[in-house]
Amino acid sequence: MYKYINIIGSSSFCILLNKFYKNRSYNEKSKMYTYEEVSKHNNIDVGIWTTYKNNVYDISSFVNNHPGGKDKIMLSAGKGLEPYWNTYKQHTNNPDIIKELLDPMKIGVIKDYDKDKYKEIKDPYVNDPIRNSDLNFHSISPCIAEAPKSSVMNNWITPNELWYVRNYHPVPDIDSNNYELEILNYPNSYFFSIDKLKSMKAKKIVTTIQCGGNRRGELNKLGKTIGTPLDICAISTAEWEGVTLRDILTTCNLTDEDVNKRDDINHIQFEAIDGLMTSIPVEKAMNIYGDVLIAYKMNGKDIPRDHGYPIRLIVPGHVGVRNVKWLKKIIVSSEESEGTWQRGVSYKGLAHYVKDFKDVDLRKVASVQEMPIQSCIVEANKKEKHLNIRGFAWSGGGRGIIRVDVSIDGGKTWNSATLKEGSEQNLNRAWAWTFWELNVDLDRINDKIICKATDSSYNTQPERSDLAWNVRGLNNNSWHKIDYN
Ligand SMILES: Nc1nc2c(c(=O)[nH]1)N[C@H]1C(S)=C(S)[C@@H](COP(=O)(O)O)O[C@H]1N2
Ligand SMILES: [Mo]
Repeated sequence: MYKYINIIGSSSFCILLNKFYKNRSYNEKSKMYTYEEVSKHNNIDVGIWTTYKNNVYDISSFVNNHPGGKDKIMLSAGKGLEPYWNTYKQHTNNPDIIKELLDPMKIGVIKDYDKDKYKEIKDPYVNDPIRNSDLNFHSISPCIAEAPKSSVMNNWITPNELWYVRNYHPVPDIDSNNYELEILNYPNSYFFSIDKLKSMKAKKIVTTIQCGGNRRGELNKLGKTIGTPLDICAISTAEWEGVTLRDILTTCNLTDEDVNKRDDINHIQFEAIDGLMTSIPVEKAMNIYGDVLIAYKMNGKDIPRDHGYPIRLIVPGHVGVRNVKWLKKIIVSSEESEGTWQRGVSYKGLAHYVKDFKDVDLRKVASVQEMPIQSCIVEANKKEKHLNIRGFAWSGGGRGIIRVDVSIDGGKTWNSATLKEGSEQNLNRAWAWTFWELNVDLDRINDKIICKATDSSYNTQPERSDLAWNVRGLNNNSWHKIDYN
């Protein structure tokens, strides 16, 4: 049914972490502990231990760097990983995790081992929605799937069922009748039912959402990165309908004057039902031209469960993760959100020469918000004596695409592609991608086909992918190249 199913690329992560835990002696690894002893090691003062099968591991120095968040791994402190790994299948799907990550942290074995201790299994993914089997699945639990490449260029607006899916957790099952969105503008909380939201002034926005890890797969060929090795289609476009975040915040008594004058109002934080937490700068949230939406419709229909039913935040021009699905709570704050997606390593774009994020002070690194200029070649089809080359271009921050350059000789000479759907957008508020096309004579092609785009700020894409490389594999926007033969 699925074209391919890879495991999450966590083995790279294992190798990085391996360095923490070198040189444990054999004797140390065969020490005996009881479940009772293990259970006492559930906080950083005494050390954080966990078990898997009959093995005991000291994960104290690992918890802060856990890609799924510290809170999640702490669930297993002093206990077994099994119940947790039954929820987050990427671990058991990946044998390298045990060999490369856990083994170096092993401190002993369980004396009173009981293989049935964590037997009662409940798979929280059984209730995930049924998905279109044309999607390119990297993982099923949680679902990570790209839009099918063969249909991307057929639809400037991506049909809901062909949208890429990127979930960190099981898809929540939400009863919209009992659903309320909470806004905390300290010290007051305000609540909005779906009906209330729908009674407010509605706005429609067409925007492209791209995952921060789109094109990570290419970077992995140069050196392993932490994360799913995505190809070029973790990107899709829809028309969203909802209420502007600005309208909601002003209804909750946040004023432009507050934002200008008070130094304790800097970020708007978001919390989702599945536990995801992120934030955006208050300037984007309150900008009347920023078009940030609390959306309840996607392409004219209720938002599908995979994409955030019943309420999703839409932050046009920003990285995928800021578009919070299953939105539950909004907080006006002086600080960015806590947690891996904002302050942690997940969305920190580090320099290409930083091989280990332990070497940097992550607090000093800005989390990805607006994305850089991007373009990709999606199709190259023979039509009689010429080749028809088609693709998309998009830039963060609403910067429109002013040009796409295509080379058919490995970058020696260049041609200007024709800009198609999307090219009519306002260059300062171009939230959606621009499609482009170029026909070339077949006999002129003598090397790789390459594309690079330029946006309205005259930003263009970097040539070399080794300089775009970073430990987390974010923002890869190097020249996109394909072989043609
Ligand atoms: N609540 C919540 N919001 C989320 C996510 C998530 O797992 N939970 N994934 C984020 C990421 S990383 C991306 S790239 C986009 C994916 O949106 P899609 O699945 O609708 O394509 O949603 C973002 N919003
Ligand atoms: Mo993402």
